[in-house]
Amino acid sequence: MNKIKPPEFDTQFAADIFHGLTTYPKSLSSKYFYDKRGDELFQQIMHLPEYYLTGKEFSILQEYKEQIGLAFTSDKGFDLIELGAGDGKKTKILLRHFLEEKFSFRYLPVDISDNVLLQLSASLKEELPGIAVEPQQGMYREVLDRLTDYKERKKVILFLGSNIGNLSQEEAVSFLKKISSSMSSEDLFFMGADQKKNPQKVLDAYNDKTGVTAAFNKNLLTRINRELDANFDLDAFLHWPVYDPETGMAKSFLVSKKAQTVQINSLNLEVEFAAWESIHTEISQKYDDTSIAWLAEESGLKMIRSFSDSENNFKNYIFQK
Ligand code: AVI
Repeated sequence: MNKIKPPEFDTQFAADIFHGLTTYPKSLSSKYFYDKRGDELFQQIMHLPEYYLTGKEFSILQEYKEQIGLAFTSDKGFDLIELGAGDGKKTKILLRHFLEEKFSFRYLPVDISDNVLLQLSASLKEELPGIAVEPQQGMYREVLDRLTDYKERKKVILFLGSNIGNLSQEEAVSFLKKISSSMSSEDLFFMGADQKKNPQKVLDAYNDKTGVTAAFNKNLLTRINRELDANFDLDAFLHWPVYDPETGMAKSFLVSKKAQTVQINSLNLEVEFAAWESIHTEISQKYDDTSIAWLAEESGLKMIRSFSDSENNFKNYIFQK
């Protein structure tokens, strides 16, 4: 029997792009949106009038910081561990309040990027001196393993910004199980989740008038062109978000406007597209209390409190093990 040798790849990115574009239907992981340009575009998205998520979560943290602080604080103090800290803009609302209240706590921002952590530490030193910051570089799972041994103080794990929405149901359960396994009974998990709402509002958030979200989606093709020596023509693809109000799933696609062949030289690959064939690039799941309760139950967590904005567009949940 002839065995076909599977291709070998230099990076996980190369392997994932190869598999995503050689299976049917085609798909690419949204985790690859975030190169330098992708980070910049996402910063712009967070300021778009259509992208309500950031502003709504900001207002929840501002309005409920006292109650959130009372839930977090404990006699022996606490460790505040933030997964995917970014520029910490929203978290600073809580940090400032905790500092003013003289809570005993350490802030442990977790990020894959050393650069992000350096910038965040520098800005905290300037804006909120007096906070004990212990940056943790690495993948979430690896850092959670490392921090499971931090048992002297209560742990509060933060996961803001509806990042949970970018995971499939299966991935979300696996991720939350990991969180739960790193917690003890007094620890807390605080998570943001975008809510089901008027479908038009969701669609607008992923299809802004100025085209920043389209550029964000297509930046994935630019990244493949640059890193894998490919020749995607960005104008030959449409940015196409859809929203299913029944499941709460927003999905983004890139749709080929014509039959075309794309060369990806580093992968030694020619990718054929039929006219109007799609590449699925992102899930942005919208939740409600029922689906959150289901997710928690599947993952061994209990939802003990929630905070929402006045229109229930966004919610922040507190979970215990
Ligand atoms: C990072 N994440 C929560 C964003 C979202 O809403 O799914 C990413 C994004 N995609 C398009 N616009 C923003």
